[in-house]
Amino acid sequence: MPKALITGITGQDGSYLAEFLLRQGYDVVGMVRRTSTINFHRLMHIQDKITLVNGDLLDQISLIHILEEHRHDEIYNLAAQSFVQTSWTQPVFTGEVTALGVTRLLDAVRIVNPQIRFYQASSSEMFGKVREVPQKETTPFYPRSPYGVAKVYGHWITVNYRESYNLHAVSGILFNHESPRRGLEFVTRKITHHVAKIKLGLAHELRLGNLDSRRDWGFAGDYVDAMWRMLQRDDPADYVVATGETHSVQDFLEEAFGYVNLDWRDYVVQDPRFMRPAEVDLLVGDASKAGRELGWEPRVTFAELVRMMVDADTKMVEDGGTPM
Ligand code: NAP
Ligand code: F7E
Repeated sequence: MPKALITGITGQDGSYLAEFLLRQGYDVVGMVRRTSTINFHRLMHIQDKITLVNGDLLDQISLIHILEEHRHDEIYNLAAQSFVQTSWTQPVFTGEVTALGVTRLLDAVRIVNPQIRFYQASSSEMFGKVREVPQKETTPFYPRSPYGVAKVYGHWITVNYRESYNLHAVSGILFNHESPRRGLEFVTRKITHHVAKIKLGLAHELRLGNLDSRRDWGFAGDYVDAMWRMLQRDDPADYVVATGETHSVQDFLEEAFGYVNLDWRDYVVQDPRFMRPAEVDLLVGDASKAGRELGWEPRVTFAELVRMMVDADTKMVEDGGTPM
């Protein structure tokens, strides 16, 4: 039975990846950091099938101990301070976790067992002020946020450890991917959660920032499959994972409100608090290399994704449940 470590297992992608690896017959170990309250709500349905261990990307000793004790075949490094807006108010912390955290983990791999295959969660945010459209593996980076800068560091240190120490270390440059498990602060989930509350009479407005920015939005459940495929190849390489379609925040609003027969213009208020000091205006990825070499392609369309999220939030709000 292959054994995998997932850092960031309590997050959106971590929970989908854990489910995916369990289906593939893996022994799944998830690293969780110590918190005063338990935040395993995305994992509750599989908690008895996985092993959770304590560790933190800020503490390299904890990483070394975990790798020594569990002897993994594969590591998926999904842990990060992943919210772009927060990276302007906590730039140093973001750098410690999202940038230097990658080095701590890579170096633990080098020390404990250089045979471990390593996946780094790189991001389309690295393309920032885009140098070409669509963006592919060879497109130069121009990050526009402390988060994007930290991810560029994480990306290149992964390439560097592959080239310096011959590690099987790969970087997946994933474009935005969403789901009913997306954090409530990200724009897609913020919209679908408000749509559900407005429809049920529990909210009356939705305050947002820039409605013109465009993103290539896919479904998280599809994207974790691409992560796994990257580590199954004997020849480590980096891949863009994207749908190839781009939509504005306003398109998302139209689709989500329209689905429940409401007009978004009656509810949305633009609020400068949600504007960013520097914006990524347009992202759209070219995932043809992943299609060719990994046999990967997205399954869920933009409209299906929006509807899946609105349906899940409507059910959750109706049931008075805890957000995933
Ligand atoms: P997420 O929901 O924000 O999850 C982030 C995870 O990282 C959480 O489990 C969090 O733990 C953990 N974490 C944060 N700081 C940590 C630390 N110091 N030590 C250990 N764990 C820590 O993010 P996601 O959307 O699943 O994304 C997964 C990864 O892909 C991230 O690296 C993100 O930057 C990257 N990415 C995401 C997208 C996207 O569209 N979703 C696109 C490209 C790249 P707590 O639960 O304790 O906070
Ligand atoms: O913003 C605009 C905002 O926070 C998307 C992370 O997973 O994907 C994610 O980063 C767009 C931006 O995601 C609001 O200005 C308008 O243009 O949902 P977001 P993101 O910044 O693209 C990348 C690939 C990652 O790697 C990251 O980890 O929506 N926007 N009004 C807003 N955004 C938010 N959050 N809230 C608003 O009220």
